Amino acid sequence: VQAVFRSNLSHLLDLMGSGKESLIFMKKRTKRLTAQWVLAAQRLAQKLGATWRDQKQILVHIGFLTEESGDVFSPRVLKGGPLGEMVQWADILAALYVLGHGLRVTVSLKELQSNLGVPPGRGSCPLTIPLPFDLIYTDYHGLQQMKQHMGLSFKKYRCRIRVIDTFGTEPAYNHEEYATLHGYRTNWGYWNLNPKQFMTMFPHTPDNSFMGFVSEELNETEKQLIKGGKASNMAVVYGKEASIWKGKEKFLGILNKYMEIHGTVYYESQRPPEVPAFVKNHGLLPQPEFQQLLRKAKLFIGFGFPYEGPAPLEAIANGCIFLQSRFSPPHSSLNHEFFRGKPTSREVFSQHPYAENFIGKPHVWTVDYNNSEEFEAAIKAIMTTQSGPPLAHTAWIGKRVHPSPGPAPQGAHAPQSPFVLAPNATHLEWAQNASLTPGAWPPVNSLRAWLAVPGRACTDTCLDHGLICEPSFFPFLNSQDAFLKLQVPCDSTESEMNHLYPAFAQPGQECYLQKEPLLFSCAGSNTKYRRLCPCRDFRKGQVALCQGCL
Ligand code: U2F
Repeated sequence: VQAVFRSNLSHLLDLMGSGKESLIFMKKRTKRLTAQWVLAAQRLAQKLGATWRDQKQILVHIGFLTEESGDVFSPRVLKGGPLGEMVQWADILAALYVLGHGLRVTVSLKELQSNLGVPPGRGSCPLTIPLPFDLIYTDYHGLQQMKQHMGLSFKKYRCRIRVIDTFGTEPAYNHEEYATLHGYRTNWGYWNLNPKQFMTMFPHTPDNSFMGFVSEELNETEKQLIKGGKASNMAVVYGKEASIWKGKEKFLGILNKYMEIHGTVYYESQRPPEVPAFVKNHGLLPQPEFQQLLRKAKLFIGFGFPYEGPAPLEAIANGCIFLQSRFSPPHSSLNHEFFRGKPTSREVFSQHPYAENFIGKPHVWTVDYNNSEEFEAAIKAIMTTQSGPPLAHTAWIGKRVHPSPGPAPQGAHAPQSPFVLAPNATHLEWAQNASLTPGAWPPVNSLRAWLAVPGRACTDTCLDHGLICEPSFFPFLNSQDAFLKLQVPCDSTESEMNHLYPAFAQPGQECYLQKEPLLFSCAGSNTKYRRLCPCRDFRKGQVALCQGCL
């Protein structure tokens, strides 16, 4: 069946169910963005003309919202709890829906079972049932539930699963045997999936797929209006939960010398003690009102938490400058409670590394808050900096489609996911094809191999050269020949399971090749090794596409 673009989202709203605050939040968002989604679909339809697109049957099982996994999120939606995940799921659903795919949405184990065709009570029976879906989008909680209730089918069909995984899963943590042997086992599991099946909120490592979310952008008229209407001395603090404000009196005091400070901190009846009296606290706002507030403000200021949420991108899109703290030493699963047990070795150098690295000045300022003078100087400088929303389609906003470029929702920022509006396939197939068939895409002539310095990961090595690590190219570098071409003198060559291979170890002039394709990894480093890294160029604001790719 051919997939037909949809322009009416009301059926999707029905599919999303009701009752939970989380679902209500998501539905409001979808409703509000309807016009943009429809426009995006129209544009893509125009661009594609008569190109055939298969309609996929897709199950979206949002595990973290099920009672069976505790659903700690829903009761906190109106109390300042995390909303980033819901923003992303709402956008995933909308994208799949406007693309014309057959959708089912489940937020309970019971619904999951009935959609999978598992008879109740036969949950753990190792049956193989034919799976009525081409693809299943879920999260770590949902994965666990499917494993428990699908019996042998789980193994058989696991290549159809896509895991929405905010912070990412690096290959070393994903490979069961390797993780077990080398201390990379975490509570989140070692699922032996293709690392591309994990889809992240931001591009943490190219080993995973960069799913992104939509951040609304303004049209030209709105931009002009906003520029004129900004109060140069108005700041909004990032953090809807009072605990985020704890211990920040010093910074707030300094900031208060220059700016009128606004907050959107949830409170019950009284001002939370963490929020000083000089702050204008609006309480937690509905999303559109929060964005209206950002339109008036000059500065959006972060105090270190939450990590990597959508709000800073919204602030920037609404013409704010985002000021955030640099983390030194960086936060990681080794030294910070929040990241402990997460399947990643990533070091986080600021509250929002994506904003820092992919947007940067003049929109993003990352400074050392331990140094009060630096902090104060930044505020003063920001007050006199001409800001305003970035120009349309700047470096950080991309239209992301493969293989031919198509529109993201008009004025929307789906951070560089090449996938969601993919014309011929759902983005996941694209990701899988790209990683399973080396050379299929991106074209191998965009490969630029680099030998990393000792202790440097391929993610960073490629970025050091203005390139991006492309894991699908690893097979091309995994040979003695590749080392030779790079003029690396191998005294001996061995093939082993190690997520840092292919690599070169200096003292013995030894070259190591990767034995297990699932362990090819852009992430990871060890001072013992100089890694052989597959990099490629990319379009500015379009990390997923190489320069000559289209
Ligand atoms: C992140 O989750 P958060 O929900 O804390 O992320 P935020 O960046 O604060 O913003 C989420 C949305 O909340 C909205 C705002 C954003 O789209 O428009 N909002 C609102 O509706 N009303 C308000 O008064 C203020 C904001 C991240 F996304 C998660 O993945 C992480 O788990 C979490 C912890 O690091 O941080």
